[in-house]
Amino acid sequence: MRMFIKIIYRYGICILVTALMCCLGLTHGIGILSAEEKCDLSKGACMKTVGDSEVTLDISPKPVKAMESLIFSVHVKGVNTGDNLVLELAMPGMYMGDNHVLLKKAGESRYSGEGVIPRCHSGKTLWSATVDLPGKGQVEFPFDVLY
Ligand SMILES: [Cu+2]
Repeated sequence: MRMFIKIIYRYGICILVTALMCCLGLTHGIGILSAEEKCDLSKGACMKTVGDSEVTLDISPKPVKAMESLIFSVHVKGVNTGDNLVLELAMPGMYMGDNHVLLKKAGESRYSGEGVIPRCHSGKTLWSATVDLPGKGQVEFPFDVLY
């Protein structure tokens, strides 16, 4: 009987630890992101806030496909930015090589540039576009890509 209790105790702890680690992984966004964080860039533009400024990202043509020339358009509201911005394309938790898209000023608070998203051999479709706002920080847009 004592042996039985010991086993239950051990497995109970094990399950608890696994569940806890799962929860931590979820809240820290390791590989998994909640729906409200993710952008549906194949449907429309996505807006995020950094402090008191609003950053909107749009990618065309739609749906967003890998291995295709894409136009990345960024609109920045509430912050003074320079002539260029840099957008970084990456996969969460996976190194896919450095992929920076130079966004050139295309009007008042508007920037645009051309880039390509490579195909991921893992089959995972979650990518992120991170825009660097000098002096303000970075804003990340997670989105799905079609292969
Ligand atoms: Cu990948």
